[in-house]
Amino acid sequence: MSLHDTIVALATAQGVSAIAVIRLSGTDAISLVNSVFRGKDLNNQPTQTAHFGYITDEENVIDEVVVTLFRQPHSFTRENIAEVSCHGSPVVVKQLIKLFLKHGARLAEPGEFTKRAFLNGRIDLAQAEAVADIINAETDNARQAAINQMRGGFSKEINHLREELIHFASLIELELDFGEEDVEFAKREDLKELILRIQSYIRVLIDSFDAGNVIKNGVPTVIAGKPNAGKSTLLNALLNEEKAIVSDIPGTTRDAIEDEIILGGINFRFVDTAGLRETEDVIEAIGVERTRERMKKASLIIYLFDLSSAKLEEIEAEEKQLREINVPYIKAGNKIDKADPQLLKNLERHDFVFISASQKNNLQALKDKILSTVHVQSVKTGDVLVTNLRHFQNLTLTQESLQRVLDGMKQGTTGDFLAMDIRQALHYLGEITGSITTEDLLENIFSRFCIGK
Ligand SMILES: Nc1nc2c(ncn2[C@@H]2O[C@H](COP(=O)(O)OP(=O)(O)OP(=O)(O)O)[C@@H](O)[C@H]2O)c(=O)[nH]1
Ligand SMILES: [Mg+2]
Repeated sequence: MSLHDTIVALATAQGVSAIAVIRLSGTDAISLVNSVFRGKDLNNQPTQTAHFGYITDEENVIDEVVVTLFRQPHSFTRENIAEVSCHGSPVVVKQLIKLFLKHGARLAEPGEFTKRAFLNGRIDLAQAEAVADIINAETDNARQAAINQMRGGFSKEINHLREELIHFASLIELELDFGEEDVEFAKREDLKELILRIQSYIRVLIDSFDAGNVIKNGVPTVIAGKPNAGKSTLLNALLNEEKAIVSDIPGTTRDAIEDEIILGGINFRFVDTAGLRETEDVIEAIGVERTRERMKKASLIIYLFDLSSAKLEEIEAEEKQLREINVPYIKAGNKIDKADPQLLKNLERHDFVFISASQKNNLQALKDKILSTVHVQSVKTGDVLVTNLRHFQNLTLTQESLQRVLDGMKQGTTGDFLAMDIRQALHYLGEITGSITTEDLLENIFSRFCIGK
């Protein structure tokens, strides 16, 4: 794969549409399109201009198009780019791409346009990843977090701190060159001050990941409880759809049934599960085992109690088991329409949300409780938030390396060991923005993009 090839791909979605856009990037992108374009001579047109004409294969007119030109470096990839807007027919698109391939272009790899934008220095790695996040955003909050990162996010600050740290690393390494002599170019007090400053900045970023992760990936939420508690009824009520089978026979649900809803700008994946009980039924037992697994992996559990039949002691025993799973949970008392008044009184101080799933009663209170348990604020322009697991991991590793430098200084460790830990920290920080990359890292990131981006 050469960086000098002219690459081509459909930039818009597959299928029939009003318009489709085919994008070409590379030194020869504009002259290549020009060689099959009937209209103005594109080679003589300025950047950021659009031109109407026809694309022809010899005498054969394929389609009427508008070609938009972006001359290097004024383009997304910083290379010459030609965007051909044609009619949104899969047949037209196929013929045009075939023609461009015949004239010397090659098909782009997934994410190759963005990869070139990164390699040509237009954006850093964290910004390139944000491009994919914008495309894949499922909620407005996720979109806002991604656009903030794409517009610079924490990249600038991280690069700045990294440069200050590089300065210290070189001073300490210079000391090592003096071997036996007792010189100290890197003032330890200043180094300590810098590290503390970096650590406090990184701490804020690391702490933002809980919210960032929720915003980007949503919240897997398991609905659990005993058979017949009304779990499937609740799932259906939340989804406004008869998705799961509801019946008065305990043990109706066996396989987990799931779907997504957006609440308060956050994507929740609700999972209805098999009711928890000891059972002789082999299939149901497998279902129950799966419920337990799902509960452990959930970010939130909505635990349903059947107020028409449960006793206070049972409820307390169930909550004890629930607490042991160590996943945040909400206690919902269902069938409020048939609840025993005495039981309700006893549960008053137990922090329950009382609902009727079948009558869709008080579901808003449950939704409010869900949102307050997850407590994520909506994202605004300029908020800096870590949403990417890779960034989170590297920030954590950076933090640990810096801590080793601090501990080392306290214990009077020699300069060579300090320098090693500083270099480690620099490495992890550099990988976030892409000042340091490996082919594997890039492959891993860009292969997840769609073709044409
Ligand atoms: N009175 C009353 N009945 C309800 C309510 N919610 C659910 N039910 C009834 O309770 C019975 C069990 O409901 P399901 O939703 O199938 O219960 P489940 O928890 O999914 O049960 P399993 O799948 O067997 O674990 C059904 O007959 C529902 O109509 C409610 O709020 N009030
Ligand atoms: Mg069910």
